[in-house]
Amino acid sequence: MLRHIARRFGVWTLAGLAAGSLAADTPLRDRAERFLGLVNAGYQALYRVENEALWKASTDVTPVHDAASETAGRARAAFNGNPAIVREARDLLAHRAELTDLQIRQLERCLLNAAEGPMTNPKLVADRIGAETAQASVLNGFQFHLGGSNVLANDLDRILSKSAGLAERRAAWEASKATGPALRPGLERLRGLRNDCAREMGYHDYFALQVAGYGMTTEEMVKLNEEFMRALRPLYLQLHTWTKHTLAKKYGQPVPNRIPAHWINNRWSQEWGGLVAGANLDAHFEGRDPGWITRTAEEFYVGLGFPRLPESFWTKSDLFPAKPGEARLKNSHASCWHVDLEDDIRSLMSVESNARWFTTAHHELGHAYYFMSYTRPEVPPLLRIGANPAFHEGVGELVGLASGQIPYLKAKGILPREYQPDEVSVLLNDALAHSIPFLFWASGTMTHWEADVYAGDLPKTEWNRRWWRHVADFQGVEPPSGPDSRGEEWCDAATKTHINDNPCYYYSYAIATVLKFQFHDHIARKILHQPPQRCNYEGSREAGEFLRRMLATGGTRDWRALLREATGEDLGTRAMVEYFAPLQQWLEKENAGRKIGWE
Ligand code: X8Z
Ligand code: ZN
Repeated sequence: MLRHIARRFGVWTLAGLAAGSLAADTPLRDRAERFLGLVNAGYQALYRVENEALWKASTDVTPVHDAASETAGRARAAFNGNPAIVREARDLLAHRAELTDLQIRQLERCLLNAAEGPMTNPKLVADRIGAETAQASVLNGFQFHLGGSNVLANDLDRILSKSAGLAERRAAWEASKATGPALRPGLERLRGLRNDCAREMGYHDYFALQVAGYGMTTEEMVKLNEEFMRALRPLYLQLHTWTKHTLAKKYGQPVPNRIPAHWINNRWSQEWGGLVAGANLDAHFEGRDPGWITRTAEEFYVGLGFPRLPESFWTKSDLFPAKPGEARLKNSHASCWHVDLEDDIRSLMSVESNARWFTTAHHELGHAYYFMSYTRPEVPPLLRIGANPAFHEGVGELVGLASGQIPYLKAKGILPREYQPDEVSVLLNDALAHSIPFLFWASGTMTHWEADVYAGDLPKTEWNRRWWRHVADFQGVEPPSGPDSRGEEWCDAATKTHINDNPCYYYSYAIATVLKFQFHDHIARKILHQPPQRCNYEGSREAGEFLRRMLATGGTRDWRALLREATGEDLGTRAMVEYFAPLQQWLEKENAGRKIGWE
C-alpha cells in the first residue's frame, strides 16, 4: 500500500518563494501563490506529524500509539479541512483561466484533501478519524489462530502455497477469514462516515471522491474496468479451465465448475502462483537471508541509474516479521511511506525469502523511487503524489515484472546459468501469478463491491452475499464449503486490508497492471530492442531515464498527457493482450475438448 507524506520544510519554503515570484505576475496569481505557500507549509508539517504517529501505530499496536495517531489525524483534518481554506481555494478556482496550471492543480488537490475531513462538520470528522483509528488497530493487531496456536499471516500463506492436503488448506483458508467478523462493525460504520465526509463537500459518495483524483466519474471508472475485463476475458476463461483441470488432478478431485477458494495459493484467489511446476522459483530463494531480498531490489533501481536509498531507509524501516515470542503486533501487509515528504522514506514489510516477497519488495521500492524522484523544489508538497495512484502502483508492478524475467534472474545469479525453462511455462506463470486472474479480482470483485457499497449504498445485510456473487461471476471461484455457505456474519470483504484502510482505491491496481504492460512494451521494444517476453533491463540507463523523467513530475502533470508523451499511446490493454498472445494459442490447444469457463 502506498503511504505518501510530506517532505522537509525549509528547503521547500525557499524554493517555493522562488517559484512563487515567477507565478505571481498578476494580483490574482500573487494571491494564489501566497495562499498556496501557507497551505503547502501546513500540509507538509501535519502530514509528517500524522505519519510519524501512524507509523508507530502500524508497527507496534498499542492503545497509546492509537491515541497519538487519532490526535494527529485530527490536527491534520483541522488544517486541511478548514472552511477558510476550502473557501479561498474555491474562490480562486472560480477564476481558473487566470491561474497557472500548477496553481490550479494545487488548489484542486486542496479540495480533495479537505473532503477527507471537512471541518464544516467537526463532529463528523472526529467520528470518522476515531473510527478509522479503531479499525486500523483491529486490523493491524489481529492475532490469527490455527489448530489452537497463534500464527502469522505469513504462516497461513505458506500453507496455502505449499500444502497438498485439502483439509489443511481449508483450515488455513478459514483461519484467514477470522478477521472479517472482527472488522465488520467498524466497516459498517465507516461506510457511512466516509460517504458523509465526501457528501459534505458535494460528492455523491466516497467512491466518487476517490475517482475524482483521476478526473473521472464512478460510471467512467467502472466502465474502464469492464473494458479491461472484456479484452482479457478469452484468456482468463482459458486459464481458469486449465487451472481447474490441473488442480483437480493434483488434489485427486472431480473437475469443478467454479474453483474452490482453498485450492488456490492466495487467500483471496487474487494471484494464482505456484501452479506451473517449471516456473516455481521458490526453491531458488530458499535458504537466502531475507535481508538480501530488499537489497537486491534496491540494486535493480541503482542499475538503472537511480541513486541508492537514503541510509535512513535501512535504519527506520520495519522489514521483517515480528520474531517468535515477540509480544509486538504489527501490520502484516506491505507498504511504503514518505514520512516527511523529504528523504525520510520507510517500508513496512514482513519479508521472508521466497518468490512472492521478492516481487513485493520490488513493488514497494517502486513507491520509494517515485517519492525520491518527485522530491524536488519544482514539485510543491501538495503535488508530491503520483501522476495518479495507478502510476504509483505501476512502477513497482513494472519492476516486479522486469525483475522476474529469466535473463535478469540468471544475470543476477538467482537462477543457474544452465536453467532452461520452456517459454510457455514462464508466460503461463506470469499470467497466473501476476496479471490475469489479478485483473478479474481487481477490476471485477474489488471494484464492483466497493462501488456497490459506497456509491450504491448496498444494505449491510447483503454485503457478504454480494461479495461472493462477484467472486463467483468475475473470478469463477466459490467458497470451500460451497455456494451460499458464507452468511452475513462473515464479512469476507473485510479480510482484505485495502477494504479497511485504503477504501475505493483498488481499481488503481487494475490500471497499474494494464500500465505495467504499456511501460514494459515501450521499454522492451523501443529502448532495449528485446522481445517483451524475454528481456533484461539490467544496467540500462536509458530505461532508467525513461522512468525517472516520468516520475520526476509527480502530480504536476495531467496523467493522460504524460502517458501519451511517454509511450505514444492512451491507456489500454493492447500491450497486455499482445504479451500473452502466444499463451492464448497454447491454452486453446491444451483445453481442446474441455468445457471452457463456468457459466
Ligand atoms: O497492496 C499491494 C502492495 C502494497 S501497495 C503490496 N498490492 C496489492 C495487494 O497486495 O492486494 C500489490 C498488488 C496488489
Ligand atoms: Zn503499492
